[in-house]
Amino acid sequence: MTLRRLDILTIFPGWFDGPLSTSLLGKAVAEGQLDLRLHDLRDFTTDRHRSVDDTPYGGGAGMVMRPDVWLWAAEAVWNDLRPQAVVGRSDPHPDAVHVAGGPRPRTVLLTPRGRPFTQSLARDLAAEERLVLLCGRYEGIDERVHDLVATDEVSIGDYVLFGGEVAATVVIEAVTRLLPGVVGNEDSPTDESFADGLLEYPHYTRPAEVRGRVVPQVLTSGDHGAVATWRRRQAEELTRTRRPDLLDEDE
Ligand code: 6GU
Repeated sequence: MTLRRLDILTIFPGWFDGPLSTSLLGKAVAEGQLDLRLHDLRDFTTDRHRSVDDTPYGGGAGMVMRPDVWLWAAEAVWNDLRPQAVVGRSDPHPDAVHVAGGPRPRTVLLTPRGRPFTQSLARDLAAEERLVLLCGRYEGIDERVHDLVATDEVSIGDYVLFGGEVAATVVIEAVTRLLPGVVGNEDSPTDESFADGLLEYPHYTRPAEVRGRVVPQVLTSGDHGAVATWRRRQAEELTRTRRPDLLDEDE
């Protein structure tokens, strides 16, 4: 199976305008490789101010994203329902996490406490038919959203962002470029960093010399076997010196 549809839930849908109009990701969407749908979390609110957060129980600084709004939004997206069909429904509702026709699609909450995003997880997600990405804001999301809505929690690294939008874009880009037929994926998708657990070998193009720096002779020798051996050794050496941690892992 391969990813056909991707839904994004965010309070900043406009944030994705740039990536969707300027990148190869945007091209994949424009060419119909991927059915990407943006949803504004605020469309699932009930009050005049369209509030998505509230003060924390137990006190303290900051706000917490409301579970009811996230539950309505997720249920609507999972089942292709309009906001009016779900918003305001009493909660808890027996159908709060109901999905017509089977289990929830893979629903990834972007959060610093999630499992680290890797090429291996990207491959995994690219093999799903549907993916739903939930962009939270860092300050906090009600714990019941983690429990009832998300099937996965993913972080893109050990640093803190304001919200999940940038992280979602990272996930989308890493996943989209693995899809069959997407631009840039025609050539061997195995000849790249991480596919074999190594960093990529150094690349060179013309001119043959810049500021006295010349291209390694083997690359102009015409000896394809020698080139392959050189590249492999370079990849191994780069990985050993820059990212020895990659050599210990088996992904
Ligand atoms: Cl997924 N979200 C936020 N807010 N910060 C992050 C992150 C995600 N991954 C790393 N930092």
